Amino acid sequence: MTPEINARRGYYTELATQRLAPLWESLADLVPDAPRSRCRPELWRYAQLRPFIERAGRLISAAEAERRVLVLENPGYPGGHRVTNTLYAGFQLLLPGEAAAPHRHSQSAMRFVIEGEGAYTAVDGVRHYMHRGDLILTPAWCWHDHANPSDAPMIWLDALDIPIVADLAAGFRENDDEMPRPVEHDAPLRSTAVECAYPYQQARAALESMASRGEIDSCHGVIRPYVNPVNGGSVLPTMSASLQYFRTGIRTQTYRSTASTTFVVVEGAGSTQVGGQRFEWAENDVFVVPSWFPSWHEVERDAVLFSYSDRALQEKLGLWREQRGG
Ligand code: GTQ
Repeated sequence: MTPEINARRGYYTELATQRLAPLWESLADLVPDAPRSRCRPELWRYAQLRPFIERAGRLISAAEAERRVLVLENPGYPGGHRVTNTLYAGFQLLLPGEAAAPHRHSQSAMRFVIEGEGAYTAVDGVRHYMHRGDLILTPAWCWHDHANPSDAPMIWLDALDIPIVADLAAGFRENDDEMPRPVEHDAPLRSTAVECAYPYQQARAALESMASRGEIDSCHGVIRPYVNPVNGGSVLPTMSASLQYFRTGIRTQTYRSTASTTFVVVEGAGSTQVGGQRFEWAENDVFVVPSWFPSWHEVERDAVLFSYSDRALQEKLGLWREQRGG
């Protein structure tokens, strides 16, 4: 070691005692040339995960759990309860006759329905009955509870902005033991009133009519963002969501964006190449494409993918970027 390096080492150790650090040792990490994230590409196969959901149903009641959810853990954040660097995903199970008590919080949520039919989420006292592929919103600070009056287990994917709200240290929650919750309109934190349910049948039909008109994107196939009907913007302030359709045999062009994205396979089968890995997916599988990782899809059997990301938030901050091809 040269005397200079040695002197610096000692200096750094002393700096730390003053709660100071030399920027020049970490400038490239702090201000990188291009996005760097701990978020890793990952795939969760539903067939593999489904028995664990079933076991949760035998080990704990919905009442005891409050929310009986298996959280998807991105391997870049062990124990972090993050599916990506910014967002959360979990499979929630409600057995026949069960209910999950009302609460509200500053985190925004979406439910994407995976299995079952006839359970509901009540948002500010309005019941939204679930069918496979439906998207149901719970905007920030809206009261919500879930119940399953049907005779089959109900499973849906919870998508929340929990990590964003945690990083901002801006989270609040209130519980209410009364059920159901009456409609009320005075919550100061609530986001603009939005349509809360997007039935799958309608979304699917819209994709089909786009396909028949030949509206096919080389990177995304036939794609339709879910929008807030009041202002045409994203469904929630922090999260964007889309549904896309690909014909058998399609191989999309390479694409990347700064929005780390979580995909749910609604129909069909295929594979996605991301960061040197190839994920082969089928119905109800979930996979992650992190920020700025190039990816493309190859479709084996007519496929529909639901996806959600932090694009809405990034656009508000002027940060969102994409690159097509390459
Ligand atoms: O259903 O309200 O997966 O509050 C995580 C937090 C679900 C819910 C989650 C929640 C909920």
